[in-house]
Amino acid sequence: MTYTKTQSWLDWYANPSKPRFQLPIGSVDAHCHVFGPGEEFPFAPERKYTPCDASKADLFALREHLGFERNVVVQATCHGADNRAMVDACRTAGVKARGIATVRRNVTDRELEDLHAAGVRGVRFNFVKRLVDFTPRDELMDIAARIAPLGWHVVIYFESQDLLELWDFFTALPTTIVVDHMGRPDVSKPVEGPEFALFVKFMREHENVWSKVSCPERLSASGPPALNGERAAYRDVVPFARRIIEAFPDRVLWGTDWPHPNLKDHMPDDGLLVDFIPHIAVTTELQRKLLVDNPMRLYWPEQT
Ligand code: 0GY
Repeated sequence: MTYTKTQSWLDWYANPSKPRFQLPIGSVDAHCHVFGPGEEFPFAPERKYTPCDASKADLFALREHLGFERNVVVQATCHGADNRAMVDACRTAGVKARGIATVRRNVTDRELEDLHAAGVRGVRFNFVKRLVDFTPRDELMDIAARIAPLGWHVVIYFESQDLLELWDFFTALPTTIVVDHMGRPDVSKPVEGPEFALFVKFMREHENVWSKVSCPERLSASGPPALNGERAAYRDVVPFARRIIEAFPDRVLWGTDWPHPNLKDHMPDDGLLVDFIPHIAVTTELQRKLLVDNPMRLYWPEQT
């Protein structure tokens, strides 16, 4: 089926620059997506947006261009609980990819086993209201109980103003929890302020909570660099990401978020995004933990 993408949709950056920052050997892009192609893997009827196509071949080309070794392919909401595009990407990539799925309560044990065999190691619970309809908490808790014995974890995506309300649900989850994009802080507020302090407390008090220090392009108000050769972008996000990396160096992950769903103002050059990393992980040790040791321990424990 052919789809018409959402009117305001920005296509991914076609010719990203080569990063100046050389990624450590074995680096993992731990948050990225595939979209369709719609002709092969139809988008879900309940989706809130229709993206452009972003195929596994495009993703793998980006991986090579940027210098990553592996990807964690996260199920995007435009595919609902139909994991075929993500699974197909993982199967093709073999040991170079792991996946995060979306499943409903009626998923069978056989389906979970098949997902595991394809490389899936977690499920994503999404609480961002513009992206998904409400799912009852007891359904999510049932799913968490089903996937825990497989050694999987739960990826949670929420906005910072909702953390307090979701706190008790999150802290009752029986698995490792990975938070997308630091819980989407409002970076126009002080890093020392009460909002971000709540997120830091969430991680400090719960050793099973990890965070992706990803998506400066989504969180930033200052935006990308001016077109003057300056490559240090998204400066207002730096103190937030540094705080999390330095406080919890063994529980952080990084990802491109390619193909960058729902960005309205600009589409980032993925090479520039990689050059953001040394501003937030300022030593080679922190970089190695963020990009290699932590994702390998979580997604490829048999190889560490
Ligand atoms: C992201 C962000 C977004 C979308 C999705 O699954 C999705 O549709 O993740 C967003 O719009 O904030 O992390 O990729």
